Amino acid sequence: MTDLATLEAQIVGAIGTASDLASLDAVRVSALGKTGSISGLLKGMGALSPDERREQGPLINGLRDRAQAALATRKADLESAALDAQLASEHLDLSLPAPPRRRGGVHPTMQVMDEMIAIFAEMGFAVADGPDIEDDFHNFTALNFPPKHPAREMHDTFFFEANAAGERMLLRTHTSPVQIRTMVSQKPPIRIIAPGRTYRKDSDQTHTPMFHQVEGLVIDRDIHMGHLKWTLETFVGRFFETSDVVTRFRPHHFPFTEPSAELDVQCDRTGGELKVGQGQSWLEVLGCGMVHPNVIRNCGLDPDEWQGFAFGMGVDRLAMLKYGVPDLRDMFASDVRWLSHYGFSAFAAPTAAGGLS
Ligand code: 2U9
Repeated sequence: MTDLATLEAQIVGAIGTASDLASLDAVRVSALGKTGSISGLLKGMGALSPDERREQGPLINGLRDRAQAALATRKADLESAALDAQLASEHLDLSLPAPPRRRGGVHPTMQVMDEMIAIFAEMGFAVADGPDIEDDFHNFTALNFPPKHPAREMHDTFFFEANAAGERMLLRTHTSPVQIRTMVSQKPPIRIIAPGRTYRKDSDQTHTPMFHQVEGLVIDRDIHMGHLKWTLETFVGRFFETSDVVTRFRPHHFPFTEPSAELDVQCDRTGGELKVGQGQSWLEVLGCGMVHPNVIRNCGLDPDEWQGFAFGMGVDRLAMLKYGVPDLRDMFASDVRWLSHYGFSAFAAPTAAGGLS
């Protein structure tokens, strides 16, 4: 009896002083494990006489039950204390700044568009804007596209369903409708650029159904090819940040300009890197021309009084060339890892005075 009381005092004492779950489990094993002290007493009951068993049985079972209860209570206390300690150590300070994440940035297309705007703004061009959804007149007819011109075909242009009057709206195939709207609504002189999204049913290695253009238009009295040449050569030199850029104008055809040309710059493409202002290759940069008299007339102006020149360029392609982006598909993949590599700081907007890139 005294032995049982001593053993119980020992076990309860050990349970009370167990400071963590591991040492508490060691107490449990030493008392109730296979070779534990209480288990030993229970096993020894087989060797007792029936009278002794009747007397000792309830005492040993009582000891086992109290030991089990004390172990469970202590286990719950230790677990609760461990949880409290964990909660105290794992606090989250919501006032701390957010951890650094993968940084986004200004997309090369938007960077180059801003560079173009900065260059032309410094030359006195205003930025004009217009709708992405256009009508046939502003996108084609006013621009002197003949009725059967291939660009008007369903397979080149995204048309909407025809309305009750049988007119089909469309996604503009160039930003030229912006210049038409400006010529119709403003009196010359006009000196504008029209940056924006354009859409064509084109999808391959070098074309996407949506792309970006910057177009420009100058309308004034006595405007001639010399104005066009100076403006565009000055632009190209500033855009490629070189003073000795060599250009050539190749004859071309557009319905809206006459004469029309494409402007190339001399460049070196050896080693996969583009260097403008040296080398033996030519890089096509933009299209241009003198505004066709029909276009001037279609906007309600007299072509004998008002002349002008216009130009247009693809921004995404020039961004890839200028900043060495190899694959067009990446330009539109919305991959923030790509953007953190090719993107530009939003805090370093290009300016003519402060530098472009
Ligand atoms: C008006 C009159 C004339 C805009 C022009 C181009 C030449 C041209 C292409 C360059 C590559 C489009 O992105 S691209 O595929 N554009 O070559 N655009 S002249 O001429 C106009 C515009 C509006 C009223």
